[in-house]
This record gives sequence, C-alpha cells and structure tokens, in this order.
Amino acid sequence: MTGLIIIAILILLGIVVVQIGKVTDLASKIRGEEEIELRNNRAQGRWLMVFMVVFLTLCFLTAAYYKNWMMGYGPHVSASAHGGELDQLFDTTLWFTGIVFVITHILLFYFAWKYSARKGQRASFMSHNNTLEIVWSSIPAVVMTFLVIKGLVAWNGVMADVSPDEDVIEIEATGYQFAWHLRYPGPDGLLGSRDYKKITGANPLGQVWSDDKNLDDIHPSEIVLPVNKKVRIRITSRDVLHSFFLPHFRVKMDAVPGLPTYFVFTPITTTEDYQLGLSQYPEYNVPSEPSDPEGPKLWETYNYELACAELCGSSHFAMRRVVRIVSEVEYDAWIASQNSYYMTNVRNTRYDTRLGEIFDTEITERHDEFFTEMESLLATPEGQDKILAMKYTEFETGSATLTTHSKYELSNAAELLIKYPDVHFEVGGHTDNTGDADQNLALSQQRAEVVVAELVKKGIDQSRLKAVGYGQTRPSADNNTEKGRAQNRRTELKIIAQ
Ligand SMILES: [Cu+2]
Repeated sequence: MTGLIIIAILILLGIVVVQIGKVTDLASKIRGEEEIELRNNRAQGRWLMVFMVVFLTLCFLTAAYYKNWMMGYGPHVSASAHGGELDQLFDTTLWFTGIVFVITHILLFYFAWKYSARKGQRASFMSHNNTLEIVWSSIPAVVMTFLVIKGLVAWNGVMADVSPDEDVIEIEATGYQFAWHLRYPGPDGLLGSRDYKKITGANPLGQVWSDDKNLDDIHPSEIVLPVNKKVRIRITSRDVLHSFFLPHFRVKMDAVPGLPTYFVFTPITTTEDYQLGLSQYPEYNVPSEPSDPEGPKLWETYNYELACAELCGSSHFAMRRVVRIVSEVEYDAWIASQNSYYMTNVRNTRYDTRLGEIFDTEITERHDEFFTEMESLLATPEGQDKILAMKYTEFETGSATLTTHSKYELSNAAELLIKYPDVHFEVGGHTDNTGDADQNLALSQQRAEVVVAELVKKGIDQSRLKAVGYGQTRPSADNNTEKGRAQNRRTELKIIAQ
C-alpha cells in the first residue's frame, strides 16, 4: 500500500514538473525567452545553496542523533581485543573522507550559484593548470598511501593465525541456506574431520564417524564463549556464499563453499558487562517490547549476535544466532551440559557406521549405570521384586553363545557380587514369542546357565547363583514390534537374598 502511494506521488510530481515546464514555455514566448532563462538560472543557484545547507546540516544532525546506535560510537565500543584498532582505522578514514565530503559539497553548490549564467558573461577558457593538477593528485596520493599502510599493518595484526602450541578454543561455523550450523570440539578439544560426500539429514556437516575426534563434537544452537580467551573460528559454507559477521566483535569473514576461511579473536567484554554499559544511555532505557511498557528494558534484553553479511537468499535474515560471552566458570558449566551430536543423534541408529564397536566412554558409563541401578535395588525395602534387566548382555540369534560385548556387563555383575558377598541372585532367561515355545524355554534356560557359568568363571561361588529359564512366558514388552521383541529377549538379575 505504502509503495503504491509513493509511486502515485512520484507520477503526480512528474506531471506537475511537465505542466510547469509548459507554463514556462508559454510565458517565455510571451515575455521573451532570454530574460526568463536568466531569472531561472539565478533562482536555481539560490535553491541549490539552500539545498546544500539543509543537506549538510541533516547529515550531521542524523549522525549525532543516531550516534549511540552505531558500532564504534557511544556504548558500542568493540567487545574484542583487536576491534579497537579497526575502529580507529575507520575513524581516521572517516576524518579524511568527511573533510573532503564537506569541502567538495560546499564547492559544488557554491559554484553552481556563483557561476550561474549572466547576461553578456562568458566562461573563461583554461587548457590546463600545472599547480592545480599537482595539488589534486599529490594530496589524495599521500592520504591514500597513509591509509593503505595503516590498514595493511592493522590487517596483518588482525588476521594473524594462531601458533600451533597456543591455547585457543577452536570452533566451526558452517553457513547454509538459511542458518549457521555451529560445531564445538568435545572434551578432547579437537574438531573431527569432514567429508562433504557424507552430508545427509542425519549428518548435516558430513562428519567422518570413523574419526574418533568427531565422536564428542557438539552442535550447539548458540555461540557461547569465555571472556578473555582466544578463539579461532573455522568458517565454511555448504551451498552459496555467506559471511560470518559478529558486528560487536568487529569480526567478518566470507564463508565460501570448498574454501575454509578463519578468524581469530579474543572477546574482552561479557554480555552482562556490555548490557551494563548500554544501561548508561537513555536510548537503551526504553521498554524492549513497546507493547509492554512495564517489561524489561532494551539494555536488559540486548544480545551480541552472529549474522550473515552476504545477501544469500530470501531468508537471509533468519541466519541470526545469539552470541553469549560469559565467565570461564559459566562457560565450563555450559560446555559440560552440552551433548555430543554423534552420541545423542547417531549412536545405535541405522545411520551409525560404528554399530559393532563399543567405546571406552560407553564401557565406563554402563559400569556406573549398572552399579547405580543395582545399589538402588539393594537399598529398596524387602518384600518387593528387585530385578535388573541386563541391557547389554546379548546372545547370537537362536543360540546360547554370548556376543563379545556382553563381557563388560558380566564383569560389572561379578564386580558387584564381590563387593556385596551376601547377595544371592536368580539369573532369569527370557525370549520373544518367535518359534516354538518349548524350544524357547530350553534356550532361555541354557542362556541363564551360560551367564551363571561366566560369573562362576570370574570367581563367584556357584551357590549364590540360580539359573532359571522362563522362555516366552513373561514378556516385558509388546511382541508385535521389533523393538518389543528385542526387549523380551533379555536376561535378568533378580536379588533373592542379601
Ligand atoms: Cu547467508
């Protein structure tokens, strides 16, 4: 609607100009063309002077009015170690270009007024002027050299990469239409390798799962970084050109498909301190939501942000991500609360290329899980069933042969029996309802006996263990689903005396 009105106004203005032109034509025919033209020239000259004054005044007034919203001014001092230098560079450039801007505009409009056509006056002819040419070539040359050298020095400092032994956090940002996919190294501090051919819905970054460094990598939804710690960001893209832009930190680097770029910077102001800085300015003491005048103030809800600075498509704006700078302690707590992408989203799914393996972390986790559950059963009052399903003890299909990975849980069980010498267990074997019921019963008995035998081999007294086969008589889940059947093919440890 607004667009239509603007177009209509422009058309009407055009018509007005054309009509005025026609009227002027008619008038000049009546009064004599030359005199009218001279008068028009003088009027235009005066109006151009008025325009110059209004234009330059507005330039300075708006700059002063919006100063506290602009990066580098008011509360928006750089939140990174290198940013101050870049701000200074911008300031220096702005001084030079600002002076030139004002002088050239004053001269432009002044000349239009001063040298407007007059009766009987002719422009003087000048083929060239050495002094003038030297002046207008050498001054810009000197200024440009100064700016370029200053810029190069700053660039070399800002773009310096980290040395191999330096203590840095290295994270990764991958742009795609339309979001930033972030990746942090897990506890190992190293990002795993990637292969674009492995990118799928379940593996958005194409991580190579055979690379152990990938197993603990985290994919968080926001950038959280500790203050005063050097960060190296690997920047890349999955589709078109994007640009990794952290305006408050003066960090900006293109994300190019197939060409990894990077940026190293050190955040020096926490989000909280930055907000406190903003709270000193009236502009940021207004309600954050105009519809909620009692709600939090603008400075309280203000956040650092990551944006895409390359116009990459229709939802380009949606690439915004919040950036939080926190204390080292808060950072450690945050990173500890994040889960590995592989372990939470890929492990033991059909996308897992390492299904046959068991990791050390899993062995430790399962050990702790076993002891926690069993010890809570031991602490349960008498009179209740105390049964623990041995989730990780499995047999080859249709046989009583243990799979290799079952040994870990059997060790856990043996360790527990040694720790609690008065505990007696019933080892219960169960099957699903596939096949013959009698055969299932026999198989479950055999399996229970195998588990008992394994524990005896580990030094547990045979009299503390009783093997019972239940066959398919006690399903714990629905036999109509594959998941339920798998759950029904279980071995249980039941505490019978303690
Ligand atoms: Cu983008």
